[in-house]
Amino acid sequence: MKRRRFMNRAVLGSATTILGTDIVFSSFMPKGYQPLILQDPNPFEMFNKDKGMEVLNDKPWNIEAKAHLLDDKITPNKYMFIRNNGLIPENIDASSWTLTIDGESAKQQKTFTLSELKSNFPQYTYQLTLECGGNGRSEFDPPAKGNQWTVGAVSCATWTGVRLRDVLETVGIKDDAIYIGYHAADVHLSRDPDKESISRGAPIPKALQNETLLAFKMNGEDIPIAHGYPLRLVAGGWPASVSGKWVNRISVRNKIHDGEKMTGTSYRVPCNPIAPGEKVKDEDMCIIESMPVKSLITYPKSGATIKIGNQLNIRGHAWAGELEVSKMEYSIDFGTTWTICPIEKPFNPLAWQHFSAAVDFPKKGYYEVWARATDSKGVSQPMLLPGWNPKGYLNNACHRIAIKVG
Ligand SMILES: Nc1nc2c(c(=O)[nH]1)N[C@H]1C(S)=C(S)[C@@H](COP(=O)(O)O)O[C@H]1N2
Ligand SMILES: [Mo]
Repeated sequence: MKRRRFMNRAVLGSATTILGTDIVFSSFMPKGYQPLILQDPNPFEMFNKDKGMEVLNDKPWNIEAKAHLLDDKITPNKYMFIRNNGLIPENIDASSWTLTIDGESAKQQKTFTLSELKSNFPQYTYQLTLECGGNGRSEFDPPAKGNQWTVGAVSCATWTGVRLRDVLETVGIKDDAIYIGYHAADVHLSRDPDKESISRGAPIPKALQNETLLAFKMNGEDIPIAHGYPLRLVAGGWPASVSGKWVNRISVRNKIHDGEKMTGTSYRVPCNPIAPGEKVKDEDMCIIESMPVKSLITYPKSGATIKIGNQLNIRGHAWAGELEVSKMEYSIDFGTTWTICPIEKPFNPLAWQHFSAAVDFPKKGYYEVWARATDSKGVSQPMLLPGWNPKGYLNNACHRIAIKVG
């Protein structure tokens, strides 16, 4: 990775924010000069991430977890993936941050300060699963362009905030409202102030769901800068791209929101299955809504060894978008036979669920443990790959770990 390439003012600005101190005399620096301290930014230090995390891209920052790092029931910041489409906003000042509700289907335009949001509305805390629509993209063939996420673009943290529904109801929404769209403070990669890096949204019923929050805390603390400080939309169970970070405006729309990354192949998949590599007409593409059923074995780490005669304890999480996971199974014979194992109820709707099992192996040798979840509508994860789509979304194939029994 060539670190020097992305040393520019954006990194300077956000690093200043992160360091919490100013560069005295910065106005005297020669144009384009890189202060020494910023010549080799360390993303792990900058974002407080564990060194085991994988940096997929540095401009913009995209960092993923590994399955075994996601073992906690509630994901701590150090293991939470970062997915940025643009540059993290510079010099964020929470005390002057505002959120404006507008749009053709809002009864009025209204602006709230952060402290008004906090004091005018009841606060709620939920554990919410956020998975990038492109998680698992690296397995598709023909390959799909974009960050080559393996399995680690998923998290379930605790989010505290006010309900978007309470805020929208105070402003008033017209009868013809069908969608909301968010706008945020991050900077387009081109630095063109008129361009947005992402501006997505959700249909009104999702916006009005109890668990859809305008959040200002993550795991009980201020949201880390990379995850949307000081205010973020959180809509669990849907592609995490719906959960706008650094949100400063929400528009109530009388049509499907037409912001950046709402059209074409962005976060859309063929409405009906297609052959790998096949071209799809624009009108045959559908916006991804609830994410599909999926699971992850978070313990042990793939490659673990065990002595013959010992049971292997495995555990992990399973989630199913808007639905619950109702059955969890594992296989040690490449999916020929499956054994049911216990799955806990979610802590609250849209939170991932935990499973565990004690696995027996018949003799010495190489095995794979495969995990398969089934949702409350009876739909199970595919064993290897689901349907191909142009951008490589929604890979919810069974997670697999290698085990050597000696
Ligand atoms: N403003 C803004 N919000 C955003 C994004 C972004 O680039 N800018 N990325 C989205 C995408 S694609 C994902 S997967 C999630 C990632 O959230 P995280 O970085 O907190 O894990 O944020 C979403 N919200
Ligand atoms: Mo994403």
